Order: sequence, then structure tokens, then C-alpha cells
Amino acid sequence: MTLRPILTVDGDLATLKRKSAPVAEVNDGLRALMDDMLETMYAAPGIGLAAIQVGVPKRVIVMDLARGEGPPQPRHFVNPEILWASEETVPYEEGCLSVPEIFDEVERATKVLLRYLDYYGEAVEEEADGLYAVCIQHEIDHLDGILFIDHLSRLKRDRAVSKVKKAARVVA
Ligand code: K1U
Ligand code: ZN
Repeated sequence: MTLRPILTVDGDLATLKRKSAPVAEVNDGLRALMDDMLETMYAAPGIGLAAIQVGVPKRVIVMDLARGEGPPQPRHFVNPEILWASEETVPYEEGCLSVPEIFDEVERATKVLLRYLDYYGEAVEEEADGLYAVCIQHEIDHLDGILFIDHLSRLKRDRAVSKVKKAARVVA
């Protein structure tokens, strides 16, 4: 397994805004990508990661909501789709590994019905709620080139990008 660099909005915005393409086949190459993504996500640390965040424009997501409490619970999503979303929404203070150190409240559907292929290419349909629903909506947004800051006002979004750019200049 390999740790891959995570793209951030200060230098890689054009890539992060790309729409990712559906996966034709779940094979060993794709499983190796998902293994790398999970390792990268755990190291960050984060609770989710979309392939585009490591520069791969494929509709692939990994997630682990255990947050180091108890045994790991890795999840893999290939070609995920939201079949239904509740009208009821809930606010959640989100973060993003591609927008480091920025947190803000986003309203998302409380519950969603999902369809995706798992690590072995098996089709799964299931309902998500709580943090699972929030995180999968955030990650599917990544596959469509949408960042959580795109749900904020233009002023907040511009400020967030400026902050990340400024922080990157300090580190460089
Ligand atoms: O997509 C990403 O960049 C990952 C992002 C996922 C996410 C977080 C919060 C709401 C929706 C989606 C993160 O993982 S940010 C880091 C984070 O939330 C976290 C990190 C360590 C422990 C607990 C949370
Ligand atoms: Zn994100």
C-alpha cells in the first residue's frame, strides 16, 4: 500500500473541480487504489476520501466513521448513487482534507438511500443516516467536482480559499 498526496484547493483546484468518470470493472487494480486511499485517509486523518482527492478522476470513495474508537470499519463505494434523499435536512460542521483547517456548517439531507458496488463489485442498496449520510453526500459531491465550501456564501468560500493559500505560503 502507498500513501498518496492529497490535493488541496491552493494548488489543485482545477483537478478537484473535475467530474469523475464511472468505473467499468472492480478489479485488483481498483482494489489497490482503494487500499491506498484508505491508508492515506487514516494517515491524514480523515473519515472519508474520494479518489479525485488523490488525483484519480474515478467514482470511488472510501470511508471509516469509527474515528479510531474501537476496531476499524472501512467502507468502499464504487459508482455510488443517491436514489432518494429526505426533504428533512440537518446542519453539520464539516471539514475537508482538500480545504485544510477550514470548518463550516452545511445543511444536507438527514437520510439518503444509496446504491453502490462494494470492494468485491457486489451491488449494495442501503439507507444512510447520521454522520454516514452527511459524509457520503460530502464525498459524492467530490465526484461531481463540488467542495463543501461551494455550499457556503461566496464571501465565506473566497475567505476559505485565501486562508488555505496563505497557510500554504507559510509552510513553503
Ligand atoms: O472528504 C474529505 O476531505 C474528508 C472529510 C470528510 C467529512 C468530514 C466531515 C463532514 C463530512 C465529510 C474529513 O474527514 S475532514 C476530517 C474529519 O472530519 C475528522 C478527522 C479525524 C477524526 C474525526 C473527524
Ligand atoms: Zn472533502
